[in-house]
Order: sequence, then structure tokens, then C-alpha cells
Amino acid sequence: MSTFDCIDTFITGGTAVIELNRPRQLNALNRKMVSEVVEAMESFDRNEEVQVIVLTGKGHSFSAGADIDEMAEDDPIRLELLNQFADWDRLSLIKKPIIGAVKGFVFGGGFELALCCDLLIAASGTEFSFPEVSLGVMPGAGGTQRLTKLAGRTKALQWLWTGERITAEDALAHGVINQIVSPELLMEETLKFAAKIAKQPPLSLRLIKDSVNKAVDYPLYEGMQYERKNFYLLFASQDQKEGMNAFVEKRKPEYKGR
Ligand code: CO8
Repeated sequence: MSTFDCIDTFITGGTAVIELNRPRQLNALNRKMVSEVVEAMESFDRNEEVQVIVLTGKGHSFSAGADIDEMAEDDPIRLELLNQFADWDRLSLIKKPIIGAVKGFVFGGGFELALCCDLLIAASGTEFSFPEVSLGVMPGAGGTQRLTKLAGRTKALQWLWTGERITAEDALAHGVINQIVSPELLMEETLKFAAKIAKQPPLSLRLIKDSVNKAVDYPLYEGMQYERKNFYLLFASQDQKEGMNAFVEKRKPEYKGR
């Protein structure tokens, strides 16, 4: 049972699902919604029943971006005092895999939220865009950074300068999303994908995410040293013994997340 105002949450198998829930406003992200998403993510990150987190939106669209009504009268001092991006920073600290299941409009802050996911599955017909430029602003929650790291400078500048809509096919071709599925099957396929990941040993999942994230920021040598420490660390886990013993004994491993 969800106790939030702007999102719904539930757990199915080892997967926790967070649904943005302002469908009449195309899930425009007000500050409360972002805080609730972060709160839910952190709680699922600590919940041992949960291996994977899925983020999606109710209704036609994942999200049409930051709530423009809420943002229209903002000024720099208010934004500084609100420190609203602290919530966004906390999203990068989530250790479990996050899969975004997106559809309809994935615009502005909604696109930035999608880019906070580790993997993205999109319904065919999904349109991505950074329309901020046409509002006299620009992305502020990591959009210029994350998009550039995924799609490269040339495409990122084109998309950010024009605000043009990016088709799901284009997003796939440029490494922004993992898969396109038919709209009716979006949740089914995402949950199947999540289940495939959820059955892997949790500590491996966690340290793989940690190491891959370092690849984005670290030079190769430093990244490899970091990877090595995580590799060593896994040999301290019961799941490493279980995984390797099960292989030798020709049986299925039973992982405990320890
Ligand atoms: N903010 C507030 N309300 C919105 C937003 C939004 N971003 N997007 C849609 N809505 C509302 C509409 O006002 C409308 O409400 P109502 O029925 O009361 O008039 C309802 O949702 C349905 O929208 P439309 O009637 O406009 O639906 P259409 O299908 O005709 O059009 C569009 C859909 C094309 C998506 C259109 O709604 C649109 O252009 N929306 C704005 C998109 C946009 O510019 N997004 C970027 C916002 S800026 C931003 O995200 C900056 C991020 C900064 C960091 C993140 C901080 C959280």
C-alpha cells in the first residue's frame, strides 16, 4: 500500500515498481513528486525483498517534464535555497538496478529522470525531447551530462539546441535506450527483463553497477583498479562460494545476498 500523493508503489516478486501518478498533467514533475520518487527508491534500496526497481508513469506518458506552473516564478535565490537538486543527487546513490519503462512523452525533467535509470525500455511511439531551450532555459538535472555521455556530443548538441523530438528508434540507435516493445506489452516485458536480472546474486549486481558507473568518470587504469577491489570483495561473500560450489556440484545456486 502506497502512502504517497504523487506516486504509487508496489512490489511484485523481487521487483519494486514506482509509478508517477499525475496522469492528467502528463506526470509533470513537481518537487513533491521528485522527493517521493527518491524516498521510495531509497526505501526499496534498503528492502531485502527487492532486487530491482522499475520506474514508470501512469497514463499516456512517462512525464512531460518539470511542472512549468510550479517553476514559472522561480528565481535564482529561491532555487539555491530550495536546494532541490539534492534530491536528484540522491538518485545517483541508489545501489540496486533501476529499469525505466517509458512511453508517450519523455520530455525535459522527465527525460532527465529517465536518464537516471540504469536501463530503459520504451514503448514504440515514445517521443523523447529536451524542449527547455524553447522555454528560455536548459536542462538542470543532469540532462546535458548524461545525454552526452550516452549519445555523444554531436547528437546531444543537436537534440538540446533544437529541442526536436527523438523517436524511440533514434534513441535506440544512439544508445539512449535498451529496447523497444509494443505499448501493450511495456510492463509485461519490463517485468520479465527485471526478473531476469533479479535472479542474479544481489551483491554482484550491486558491485557491477558501482564499477560500471566508475567507467563513466574514471580513466581506464583507475577504473580497472576500482573494478579489481570490487572483484576481490565478492570473494568475501557467501554467494561467491555458493555460486562456484553449485557449478562444481552441478546444481542450481541459491543466493542469499550475503
Ligand atoms: N508542466 C505542467 N503542466 C504540464 C506540463 C508541464 N511540463 N506538460 C503538460 N502539462 C499539462 C498541461 O498544461 C495540460 O493541463 P490542462 O489539461 O489543465 O490544460 C495537461 O498536462 C495535458 O497537456 P496538453 O493538453 O498540453 O497535452 P498535449 O497532448 O496537447 O501536449 C505536450 C503534450 C506536447 C507534452 C505539451 O503538454 C507540452 O509541450 N508540455 C510541456 C513540455 C515541456 O516543455 N517540458 C519541459 C519543462 S522544463 C523542464 O523540464 C526543466 C527541467 C529542469 C530540472 C528538473 C526539475 C524537476
